[in-house]
Amino acid sequence: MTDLVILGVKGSPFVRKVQVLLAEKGVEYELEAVMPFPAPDWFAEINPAKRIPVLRDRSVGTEGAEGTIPDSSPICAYLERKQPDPALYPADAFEMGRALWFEEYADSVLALPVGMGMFRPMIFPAMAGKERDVATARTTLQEKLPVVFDYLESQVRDREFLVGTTFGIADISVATHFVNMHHAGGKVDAARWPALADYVSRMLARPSFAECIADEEKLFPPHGIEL
Ligand SMILES: N[C@@H](CCC(=O)N[C@@H](CS)C(=O)NCC(=O)O)C(=O)O
Repeated sequence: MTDLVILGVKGSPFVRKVQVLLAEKGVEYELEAVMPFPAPDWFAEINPAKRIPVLRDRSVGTEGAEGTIPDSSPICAYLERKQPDPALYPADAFEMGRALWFEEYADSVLALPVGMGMFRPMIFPAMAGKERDVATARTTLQEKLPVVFDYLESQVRDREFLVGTTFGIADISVATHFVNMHHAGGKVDAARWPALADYVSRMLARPSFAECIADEEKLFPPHGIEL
């Protein structure tokens, strides 16, 4: 039995953040299914925000809120301290600040249009046997995301990774939302954002991401949104 349990579901970009970080560190974990929208009442005791993921470290506590940490950002920071090798946060102070900025930007500014404007309208109805809302996904990709892509393009031009010279939390946090975009059938237009398109395909090809994508594609088969 492993110590670490992620409470949440496959397909959540924030659950995937934790899964990818653990895969990069080579740490085993279990995933215990907790569906949000809405999460069950008992879940409020361990996360009053009733959002996934929550991490349980059984070496700390096994019942109720004991041994649990809600929210992907503190979870990832905790796991970095618990298993420092390989380091996924920069040692340099300024680079650390930049990495946490990209994590925050991804969790808020990138997550919203991809989650609410693409993943939900495309995936949720399909899972309920209803018609996908292709129009909303298309509008999000054409009208809401370009400003985000412009910024990210400027940040990855001539760079292998977002911060410093190694893969880390900034890359995990940003790339996880491009997996949800992929499931929703969206792509970064390589003619308009060449550096970002290249960056995204490199990040998603890493074994840590590729394994999640292959696993999730069984639940969300890929399809286009016919732009
Ligand atoms: N800041 C949180 C965001 C987590 C989040 O929004 N999770 C979504 C699923 S992807 C959720 O549980 N939503 C349920 C709700 O908002 O009621 C994190 O980084 O973990």
